[in-house]
Order: sequence, then structure tokens, then C-alpha cells
Amino acid sequence: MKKGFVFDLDGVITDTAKFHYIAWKNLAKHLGITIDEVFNESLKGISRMDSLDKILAHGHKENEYTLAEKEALAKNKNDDYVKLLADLSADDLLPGVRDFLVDAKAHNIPCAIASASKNAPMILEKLGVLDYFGHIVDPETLMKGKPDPEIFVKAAQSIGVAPKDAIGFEDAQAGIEGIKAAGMYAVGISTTEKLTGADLQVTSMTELSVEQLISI
Ligand code: B16
Ligand code: MG
Repeated sequence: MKKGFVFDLDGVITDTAKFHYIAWKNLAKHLGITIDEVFNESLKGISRMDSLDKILAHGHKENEYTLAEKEALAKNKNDDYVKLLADLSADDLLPGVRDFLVDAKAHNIPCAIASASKNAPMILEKLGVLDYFGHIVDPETLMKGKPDPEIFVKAAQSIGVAPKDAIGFEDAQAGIEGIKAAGMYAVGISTTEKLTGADLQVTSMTELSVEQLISI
């Protein structure tokens, strides 16, 4: 029997990747770097500063900025990104998410968020689902990002569940690897990518049943 659920945010609860892409593309253009949607895939689940480093390396400009300048660039990107989230609402929940959370609550299954995003609490509030989560891991407290298992272990423990009794939900390969390294059951959610190592892969949460999952 499984006793707790740990969710990634971007790509699982809502699709914020499109807004990250617009904001990064604007910043990259300002720096004279071109990024496309294929490159954007490699930024999914990656922290803000690591994403900036990848973009700078992509444009062969990795040695052109001091740490303070990079922090200012990352802040500009985030200000732009947060503006793009202004109209985010419950309509932006991905299919099946609300029903799944309601069902988890009805079965007394605690839920936590394991997202690299520092904007996660604000996004969940705008989506109207903040109250379904017992804990949101603060990415500032992490030593390492995904694919390290740290965020998933912390998320499970924060809701009082041993990782072996938890199920993790992810849309990115790095996330699936982190969930498996944490000793958890991994559900991959993706329409585009084959997520290697996932115990179960679906294209949307509408295909999932809380009852079936907890009996695994
Ligand atoms: P922020 P996830 C990740 O969310 C995004 O996929 C990634 O593109 C982003 O850079 C990262 O959050 C940090 O987000 O700039 O808002 O702190 O997939 O881990 O939920
Ligand atoms: Mg994600």
C-alpha cells in the first residue's frame, strides 16, 4: 500500500514551461543568444541559475558575466516570468489534476510538492489548489537539484511518509531519475517523451486512479 503522493509542479500540475520559455527567450535575445523550443525542453525541471548557465553556454558566453551580473539577469527573467503568470487561474490546471487531488484527500493520502520553482506557492495559490498540499519543499534548502533524490526524499518525509511508501509524479527525465533514486514508485506524465525508468507512464492525470495507485 502506498501512503503519500509527491508532485512536480511544472508539467504535472500546470504548464508553466510555456511562460518560462517566453521569459528566457526574451532574455536570451537581449544577450544575443537564440534559443528554440527544442532547447527549452532541456530547461525543464532545472533551477533558475542552472537554466541561465545552460543558456549562456549555448551562446558560448559562459565566461562573460560575473555572479552578480548573472543574479541580475536571473532576476530580470523572473520578473518577466511572474508578469506572464498574472492571469493564471484554476482554468490552467492540467487535465485530471483537480479530480485526482480531491480523490487523494477523500482517501486521506497526504500530498507534497517537489518543484525546483521558487514561485511554487504563488502558482498553487493562483491555481486554487494550495490547500491540497501538506508541504511544498523550499528549493533554497536543497544541496542539489534534480536528478538528485534530495527534493523527493524531503517531500515524502515532510508529509510523514517513508519514500518507499510514496509515489512521485514527474514530466521530466531528471525528475523520474530523482524519484527512483529516492526509492519511490515513479509515475511519468508526458505526451511527447518516453520517460526512461518510470514504473508507469501516462499522457495525462485523467488516466490515473487514486484507488489503484495506493494499492500498488
Ligand atoms: P523558478 P518543476 C521548474 O519547475 C521548471 O521546469 C524549470 O523550467 C524552472 O527553471 C524551475 O522550475 C525553477 O523555476 O524560476 O520559478 O524558480 O518542473 O521543478 O516544477
Ligand atoms: Mg516538471
